[in-house]
Amino acid sequence: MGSGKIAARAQLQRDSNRGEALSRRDSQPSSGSFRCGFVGVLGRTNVGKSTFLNAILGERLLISSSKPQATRNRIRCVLTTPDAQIIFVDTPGLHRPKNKLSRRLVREAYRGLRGIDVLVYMVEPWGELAAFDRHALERLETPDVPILLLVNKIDQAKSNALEETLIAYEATDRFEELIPISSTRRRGLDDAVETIVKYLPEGEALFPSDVKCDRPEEFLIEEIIREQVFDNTFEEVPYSSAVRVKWFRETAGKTPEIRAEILVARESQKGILVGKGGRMIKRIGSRARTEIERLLGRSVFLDLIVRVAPGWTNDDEEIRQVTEA
Ligand SMILES: Nc1nc2c(ncn2[C@@H]2O[C@H](COP(=O)(O)OP(=O)(O)OP(=O)(O)O)[C@@H](O)[C@H]2O)c(=O)[nH]1
Ligand SMILES: [Mg+2]
Repeated sequence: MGSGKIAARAQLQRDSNRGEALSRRDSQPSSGSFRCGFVGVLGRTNVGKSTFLNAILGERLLISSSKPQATRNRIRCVLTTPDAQIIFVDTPGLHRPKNKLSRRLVREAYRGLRGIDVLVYMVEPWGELAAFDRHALERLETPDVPILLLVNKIDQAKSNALEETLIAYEATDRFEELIPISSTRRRGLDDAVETIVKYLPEGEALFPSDVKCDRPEEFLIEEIIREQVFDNTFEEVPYSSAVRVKWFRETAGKTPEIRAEILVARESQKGILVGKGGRMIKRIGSRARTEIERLLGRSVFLDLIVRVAPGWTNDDEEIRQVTEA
């Protein structure tokens, strides 16, 4: 395994963090005015949650895609500023589930809200409060947590659709603040971060300031490869694919070798992923390798193999392995 500052193998045990955060706060209620807390980012699939987090972290750590259901796991990423540390929980997008995998994704999204201090709910500026979001907001069980609304993609809002969106959401009386942003054009991001910080409890930082993500490098590599599968394939293929790093070998003085497996649910999907004369898998591999090298800051060999696991998107054990936190 390579070492890198992005990979937060900072001995932070995921499940014990929260308890630690609480007990620290209880015993040392205030350390100056530094603020630190957990912020869940929730919203319908494809509204731009991961793009927003990548934009404020200043690094492409999280998978984002023009296709829905890109994020499959709860992922914690950390933004440290001179006066605050925000531990964001990116979640899979809410949607109407079609199989066991997508049911699991929606469940994971709601699980991401456990123990948060602030909830950010993200929507698009299409001029109304969609029935889907109304139901999602009704389902939320976070009575004591302030909810902030981020209206993303304002660069795409037509005439007064943004204003109408703000009015519609304001009328629900669920939100402490409503903040218009564009994650891709970097508009309103500073305002969003400053507002979130205002609602965080006082407390010391929980992560070292150079940690940006609590996942190991293997996970980030798997996501880079999956993003290329999402970008380069269509219809059911992206939704039936999962990626696992099988090994990451480093020998002194040699270029590290990574072998990853792309899991698909049917033989025909394997044919599409491999492509004529192996062209598709070569393209996915070479684009993914470039991104992996950017992440690790050095050259690697990347070997991709495609394996058929019939019907895995309805197999509880396979699903658990690709979505577990
Ligand atoms: N025009 C525009 N597009 C955006 C903006 N933010 C995100 N997008 C695009 O919206 C699409 C979805 O972005 P993601 O970040 O993957 O959305 P997500 O909410 O994380 O999606 P899931 O993980 O599936 O829930 C991508 O094509 C992004 O480039 C924005 O501010 N403006
Ligand atoms: Mg996402």
